[in-house]
Order: sequence, then C-alpha cells, then structure tokens
Amino acid sequence: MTKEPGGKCGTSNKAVVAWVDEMSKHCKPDRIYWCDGSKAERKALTAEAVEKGVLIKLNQKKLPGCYYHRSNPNDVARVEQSTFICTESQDEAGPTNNWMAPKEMYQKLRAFTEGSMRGRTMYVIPYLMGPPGSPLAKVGIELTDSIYVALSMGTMTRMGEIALEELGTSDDFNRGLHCMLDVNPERRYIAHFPKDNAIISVGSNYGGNVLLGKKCLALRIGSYLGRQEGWFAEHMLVLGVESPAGEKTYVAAAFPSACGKTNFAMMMPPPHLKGWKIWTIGDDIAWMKPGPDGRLYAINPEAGYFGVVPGTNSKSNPAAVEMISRDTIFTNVALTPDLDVWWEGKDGPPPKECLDWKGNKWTPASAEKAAHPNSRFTAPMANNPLLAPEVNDPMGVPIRAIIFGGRRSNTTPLIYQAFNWVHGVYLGATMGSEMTAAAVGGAGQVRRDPMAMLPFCGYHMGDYFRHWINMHKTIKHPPRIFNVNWFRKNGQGEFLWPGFGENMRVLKWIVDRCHARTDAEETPLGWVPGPGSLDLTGLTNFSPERLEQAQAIHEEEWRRELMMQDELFMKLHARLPKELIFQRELLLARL
Ligand code: OXD
Ligand code: MN
Repeated sequence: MTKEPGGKCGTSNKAVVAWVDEMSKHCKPDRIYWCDGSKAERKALTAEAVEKGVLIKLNQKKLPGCYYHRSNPNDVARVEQSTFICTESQDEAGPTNNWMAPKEMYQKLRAFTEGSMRGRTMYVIPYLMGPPGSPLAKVGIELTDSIYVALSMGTMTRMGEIALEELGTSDDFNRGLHCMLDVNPERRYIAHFPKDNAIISVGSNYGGNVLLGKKCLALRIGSYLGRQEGWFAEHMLVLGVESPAGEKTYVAAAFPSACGKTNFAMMMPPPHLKGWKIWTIGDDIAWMKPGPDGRLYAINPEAGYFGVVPGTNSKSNPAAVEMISRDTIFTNVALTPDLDVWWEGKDGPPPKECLDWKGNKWTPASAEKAAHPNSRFTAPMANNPLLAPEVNDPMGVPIRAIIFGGRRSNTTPLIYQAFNWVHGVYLGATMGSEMTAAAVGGAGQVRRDPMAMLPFCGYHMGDYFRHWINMHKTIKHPPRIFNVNWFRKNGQGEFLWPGFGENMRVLKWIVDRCHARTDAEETPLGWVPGPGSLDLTGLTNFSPERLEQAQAIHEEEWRRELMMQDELFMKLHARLPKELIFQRELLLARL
C-alpha cells in the first residue's frame, strides 16, 4: 500500500480501486475523499463538519473533543419497515424479514443513487470489524456522502489504513454504499445482499441505518456468513466479571435495543460487592466461534459505543458519564445556552432554558421532551474506564454464560437458568420484549424478539434456530444459558428489582452457577436461586417477599405466554426445529 496524504487513494488493491471507480462513476460525486483514519484527518473533517453546520462545537472546557448533531426529525431511529434482506428466494429470508429479489432491489436503488452525489463528496471508508489478525475479523468499505457518517465510522470501527492493511490484496470485503439522497422516508431503504456481501442504504442519516459496519454488516450479513462459516453473529454485549480473588469469567448477554446492554456492560457493582469488578468487552455485538480448546470465544467487532443517552446518569451508568465527557458526538439531545448538553434523566436539575433536539426553545414547563428518547452518544471505547484490555486480543475471550433478557412488566422472573443447551436455545428463541424508541413504531407493545435478533437476523429465523442447535455439537464446553428480566413490575406499577448496579447480585449468582459453587432449585421454567443463594445483603427496601414477587411463576400468565410463543412458531413452522416444539410441550407439561 502506498501512502498519499490529503484523502487520496491509499491502496493498490485492484478490487477496491475498481469498485470505488465503478461507484463513483455511478454516483458522480464532485470529490472523492479516502479516509486514512489519522488524528489529523479527524481534526480536519471535524472542522469541515462544523463549518458546514453538520456539527456544533460544544463547550470545550466542559466537554473536550465533543460535538453536537441534530438529525432530520423524520430520521431518528432504525426503520424496520424499510429494511430488506435480498436473497434469491423469499423463503431464504424468511417470514420475519422484508424481502425483495436482488435484481429488483438493485434496479430500484441504482435508479435512486445514479448521480446522487453530484455537488457532494464521496467519502471512502475502509473499516475493520474486530481486532487486527483475528480469525473472526472482517473488512468492509463504506462509500458515503455524509461527513457525519465518516466521523462516526472513525469512532465505531477501526477505520482507514489499518483496514486496508488487513485486507491486503484480497477482494473479500463488504461493499457498502450509503447515499443520503433527500433524507426522505419515501425513498428510505436499507438493503442487504448477503450472497454478494453487499449493502445499499439510502434516504437516511441515522446511525443504525447508515453506520454500515454495525447492524448491517456485523449482524445481518454477519449472521448469514456465520451460518455458512460456523460461527455466531449476535446482538449481545460481552463483559468480564472479576472476582475479589482475581478470577475472570466472561459473559455474553442479548437484550433488545434500548434495554440496558450498555449499562450492563459497564456496570459498577454496589458497595456490598466492592471487591467485584466488571470489564467491558463490547456493549452491542458479539461475534463468537468455537476455539481449539472447545470453548466458545467472543470478540467485539466494534471500536466504539453508539448508546442511548436519556437516562444516563451517575446511578444508571457512572462509567458512561465519564466516557461521554470527551471525544463524543451527541445526536438529538438538548443544547444549553453555554453549549453544554442535556437530556431527561441527566444528573442535576434541568436547565432553566435550552434548545430541544429539534432546535426549538424548551423550558421545564414544556410538554415535549427536550432530548429525543432515542438520542445517542457516539464515543470511542478507548474512553471507557472499564474497558477490558482483552478487547484487542485477536482470539477473543472464552464465554462461560449466555444471558437472554427482555423488557417485561409481568410474567418473566428476575432470573432463571436453562436446564441445558437446547432448553437455553428455546429460552432465547421465545424471548418477548416491550418495544422501545430504538425503532420507529410500536413502543410499549410486547413482541417476540428471538435472541434480540428479530430486526437483525439476515436469513430465515427457523434456520437461525437450527444453527444455534447445531453449533452445540461443535462446542465441547458450551456456556450455561440464563434468562433475566430487570423490568418486572408490581400491582402498583413499580419496578420490583432495583436494577442498574444491583444487577451485579444476579450476575454473581450466574457466575457462581457457572463455577458450580452455588445452590439452585428446580422450577417448571428452569433453575432458580436456592434460598439465600442470591446475595441481598445491604439492599435497602428489598424484602424477601419482594424477591418472591420478582421470581413468581403465575400459571395463567405462562399459559398466555405460551399462546403468544405459538404465534411465532406458526409463522416459522416450515423451518422450525422440532426440538423447540418439544421444549414448548415439555414446559406446558411441567406447568
Ligand atoms: C442499536 C440498536 O442502536 O439496537 O444498538 O438499535
Ligand atoms: Mn443494538
């Protein structure tokens, strides 16, 4: 590779050069800028974004290196209705995905993108997902006409030269094209072509739709490739739990979008468990593959966090408060007169006056929220005070436990453990959760979100379950599987469990179960903590009766739950593994 400064082509990789050439002839940008990922480049692009009004420079005394961005109000979340999996047959994409034949979609999007970068710059973003040299790492190249995307990809991925070096002369890279067009919901498509390892995203500038390494490559295309190549691409955080004796146990956990993955991955244990420490590997995505020693190893393919801002404070996530105080892009939060940021649930009182996420004047008397519920921070993982050094280990970390969990006001207990792997797959497959603001529409409704992958699985969900069941045979020492629900409420609508740092108590039980050193009792759902084995010492306002309520199994709720699960099973019936039908039958018999 030759290094040419000033955003010029820095690679001699023929496939890369030919593809960029083809796309630039098609999109017709005025200028092509090749990102090298250097600090100098970031400084220059940031200055340009400020000059263009894409970013506002925040108060550098309070928030060094931080910038503010407002998106188009019609473009604030992922758009599942406009997200397509373009496989040859509709059956391959399955009933939980929108589908269009590749030829038809290419034709449609080629018409939209033809000449769409006239008068604009095309940023060429080579990026690496995963630590360099990892057997799981993948290279992508995103072409975009959004400087916000170029800057965000610089935080969220290992971007620039490092990716081209990893790629070498190979033509095995994800081809991603992003055109903002006129940011019009009518012309908004997030299209995946798994067979071509290609993505086209148009009409949006919202992170989840346009940072193509994230949901598009790391999950949708990733899951498709993972099935072919014998690994997992999952919507999971990964963390290390260090005991007071220095033993480290690695855990992966799948919760749907905006259900606390980032908080859990950066948890600060309560004072009573002070000797315990959490180390973050990743907050959103895990790529996992069996290692030579028969254990399941995980890497975080990302290099930054794109987290939900509202509710972030020194109680819910003290490490994130520290992390986002520098080098962060804030999108759609409120802006104070002294160029600080504010959001609902931030520490301290609200500002007397500020501009809301749409740029309108806001006071505490305003009816609307100042920050959009899905406003986001984009922050480099290197600024996380709890970042595990192993995050850069190409081999990844061996996973001892997998946790599934949804947001449920009723029915699902705080914690239980699966009887075995297939039962664990059943727990993940039947996960239900109340919808959040991370996707457009439906907030609050319970929907089945298998393994938190409903919006992210790049092929037929029934085949995905089959892949999970089959992988067991390739993992000699499989992780134990658990289910949690931090969100159960009592009759007065109060959360039964205090959550946040106190979740460490549940995590400690999980870790102790993995090391076979704590007690459990059998219930129809699975194993639950035996009397006294969930450490509640020092937890104020939490009686044993409250724990009983949090753990209660109400037969009538479970009968309803099983009916709801059946809807998903009916939808997938043609490719649903029989093992899962048997698990449902067995549960019914146990109730
Ligand atoms: C995310 C999401 O942004 O899941 O991580 O929507
Ligand atoms: Mn996510």
